[in-house]
Amino acid sequence: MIIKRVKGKAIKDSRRDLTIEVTLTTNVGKFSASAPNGKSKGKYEAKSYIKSITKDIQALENLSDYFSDEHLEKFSDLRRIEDITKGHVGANTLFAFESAVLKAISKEQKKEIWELINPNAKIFPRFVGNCIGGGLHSASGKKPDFQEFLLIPDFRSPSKNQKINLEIKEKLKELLKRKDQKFSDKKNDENAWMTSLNEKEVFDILSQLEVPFGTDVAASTFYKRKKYHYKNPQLDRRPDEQLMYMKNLAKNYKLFFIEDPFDEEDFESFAKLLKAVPNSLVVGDDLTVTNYKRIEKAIEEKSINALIVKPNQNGSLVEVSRIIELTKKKGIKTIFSHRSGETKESILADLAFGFQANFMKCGITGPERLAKIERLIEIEKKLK
Ligand code: 2PG
Ligand code: MG
Repeated sequence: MIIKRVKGKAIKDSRRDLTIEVTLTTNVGKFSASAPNGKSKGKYEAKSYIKSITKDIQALENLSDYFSDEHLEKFSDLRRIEDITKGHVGANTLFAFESAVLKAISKEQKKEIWELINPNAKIFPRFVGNCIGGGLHSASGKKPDFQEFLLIPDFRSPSKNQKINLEIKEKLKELLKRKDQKFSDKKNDENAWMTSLNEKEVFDILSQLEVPFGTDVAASTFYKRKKYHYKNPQLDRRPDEQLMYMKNLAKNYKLFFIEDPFDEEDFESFAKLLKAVPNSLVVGDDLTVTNYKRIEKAIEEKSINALIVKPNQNGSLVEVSRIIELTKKKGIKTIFSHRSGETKESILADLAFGFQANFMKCGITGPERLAKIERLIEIEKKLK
């Protein structure tokens, strides 16, 4: 595949913030891909753009001639793109560019995108579906301090799992209405229900349902001056108290999945929690930010047994593939994840399936979330 022209454009994500879309004109047609935007961003994430979207777009266009010298035909050829763009564009731009390249190669090679990564992929990732939200992703007012409450049905079939998530999300509307006088069926940034209940009241409701569930605490977002500042109810917890609280929640509610329960610097508390609840998934996101070195450290210090992979936290899909190799070697489960500000880009599903991730976290409803869910279901149908 040969790139003839590269064009970038600023488009709006689901939150109406600007993000980047890259369009390639190639010998086999035109291909576009876009990148998402996070709100609860890890401090150590790669920069989305070097200076701004506009400057990244300009940089891509300036480099156009160099790309046209390359003949790209397989996943590992992305490295050549990375050599050319290094230092000129940020992680969002690189991710959108590489995604568009994969689409073009897949067309030329008459293969699915996931096949370029692993033609023998077979097992489908389970959905991790955000059903109720709080924290930075929900409007101001009384709300849970934890950012996400996640349903994780355990069938191997994506269509079955999505059906369960949809049914439960509807049921939750009724259950929330009964408990939460302020409930108004409004949804948050990721299309999850908003509520004025706190995390314990939400867990009480989720425990009545027969489905594994978990939470993304996104604890860094309310950790300041050595304390976790809760608002609902208002109280502060020191790190040791936060550890005790998380242990109790994990045990009492049988939490299957616990993401970022502590501040992004606190590898040690993660390790203490994992030791106490080895059968739960203790998941790094802001802690690890899809960064090889931080992931190595988290694995070495036994801080996590599961890892969020957000391709746009890093930008390089070659690096993502190195990370996946490491997690497989070390027995760490992987979760490919959307961002809170999303586009209708569906490539996340191909990446999750191609890399044989254990889970895909991408919400339950809303067009941007459904694009990814439906793509995974489409792969399932084509393989039957
Ligand atoms: C997270 C993500 C996605 P954001 O914290 O896991 O749910 O949020 O994209 O805002 O970083
Ligand atoms: Mg997170």
